[in-house]
Amino acid sequence: MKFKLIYPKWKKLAGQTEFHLPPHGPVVFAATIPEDWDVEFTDENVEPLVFDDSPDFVGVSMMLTSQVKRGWEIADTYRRRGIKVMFGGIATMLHAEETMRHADAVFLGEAEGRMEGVFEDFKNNRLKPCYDYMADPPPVSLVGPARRSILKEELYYYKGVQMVDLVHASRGCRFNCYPCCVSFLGGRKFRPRPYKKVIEEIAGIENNRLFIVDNSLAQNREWELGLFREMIPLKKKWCCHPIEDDDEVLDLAAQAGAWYVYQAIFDTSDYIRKRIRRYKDHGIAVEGTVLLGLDGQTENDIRRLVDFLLEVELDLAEFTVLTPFPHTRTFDDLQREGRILSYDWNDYTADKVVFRPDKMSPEKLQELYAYAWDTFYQDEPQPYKMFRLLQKVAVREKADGTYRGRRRDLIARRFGKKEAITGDLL
Ligand code: B12
Ligand code: SF4
Repeated sequence: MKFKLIYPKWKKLAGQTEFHLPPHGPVVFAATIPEDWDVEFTDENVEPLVFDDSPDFVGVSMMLTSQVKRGWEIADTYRRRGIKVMFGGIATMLHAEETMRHADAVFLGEAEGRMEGVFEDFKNNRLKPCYDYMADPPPVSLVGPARRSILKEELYYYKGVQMVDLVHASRGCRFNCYPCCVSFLGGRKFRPRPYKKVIEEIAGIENNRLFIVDNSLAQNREWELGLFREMIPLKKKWCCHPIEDDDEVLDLAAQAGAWYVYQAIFDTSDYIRKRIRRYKDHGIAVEGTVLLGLDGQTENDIRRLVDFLLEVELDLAEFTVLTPFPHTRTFDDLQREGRILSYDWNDYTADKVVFRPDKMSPEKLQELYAYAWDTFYQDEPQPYKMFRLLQKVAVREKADGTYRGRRRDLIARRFGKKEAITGDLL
């Protein structure tokens, strides 16, 4: 029987160079589908979705709030034709009730160890409207290697350079940051996967460049040290969310192939300045994730923050505006204070102001969002900074013999013969 798994399209940030990473939730989920099912996958971000087929069962995987309306539309189309649709993924958990109106089943929680039962229910025509396992996550040791074979690899290249492959070494997060919904999803519990399983999975990935998508690696010093020690022989190069600010950890991370980190930058303090410096001292580059519009932040604060980012020589910056995603403390506060201006989830792209900021008008914050992107990338445009980051990794790969170069056939196909191919990244 055929299961069609769909990852709905979502809008990328205004201001950001468009590139597409392979989705992670769907491939991890796909590994849990019983073996007697054929799985066909469409990532609508990189290829058109064809509706005139007849799968036996459709699955829609949603990660972001900005995907849900498109996900519902897709489900409605299949259901009108009598084909059953099941939803899962992070945004399904965040928008469960609304999603149930468009679904034959919604699955809430982690899929490992649960899918035999759900697919059996489908076969016996007794699918439940809601499978809620959020309070009862499976043992993390059950998480196996993601089923990356469902991806069409050639769709995930940027100018002939293969995008990173995604992998995770743990689930959950012990923190509870103000704009984040992870504590709702995972109950503030950090759950590391056994090293052996992580290392086996990473070793089996052909791509040398990875994105370790764990929420934050800075959860447990001993665990981090152990993970990096095990990773050193694999010679992979990777980016990740924050790493512990500790000399031994940063040193081992660098040896294990840490290439750059996504580090939240919220002010111009010495603490942040030092945090960035210390990554760089260990040869790890930094992409700042910069949230604009927090309460108390003024127009001047934002202008000063952008100057600061240039001064500390961030390698890349990604600006977003505070967005009251459901099941966050931000949502609760702004909702209570009557400051949410739109409940249209298509507006929740993190680049549109959908709330009334504390110290300025929504229009001013929107203007400052554009100012931040434009000013940060004024002298060195984004593609140039991205190229420099790629050069950094290429130098290290050449040194340890793992460098693979660009796919010229894909460049030629995309740009035609006119594109001058002026050598490689080095
Ligand atoms: C990796 C990640 C990204 C990557 C995604 C890369 C990719 N191609 O997948 C990148 C860096 C691109 C990204 C970007 C953003 N992200 Co993000 N991201 C995450 C992160 C850290 C991990 C997601 C993940 O892969 N988890 C691991 C997988 C295995 O888990 P999973 O998806 O839940 O899948 C399991 C189950 O859900 C289930 N399942 C999955 N699909 C299906 C389908 C079916 C049918 C079934 C039955 C089951 C099922 O099976 C899986 C195995 O158990 C989460 C935080 C988190 N922990 O969830 C935030 C998170 C999803 N991101 C978030 C945000 C805010 C963003 C941004 C908007 C802003 C930002 N800068 O962070 C941007 C997007 C900006 C834009 N518009 O361009 C928010 C979501 C907010 C929201 N409600 O929309 C989250 C929750 C973090 C947070 N701060 O709250 N992100
Ligand atoms: S923002 Fe990152 S560190 Fe903070 S709670 Fe969310 S996942 Fe954890």
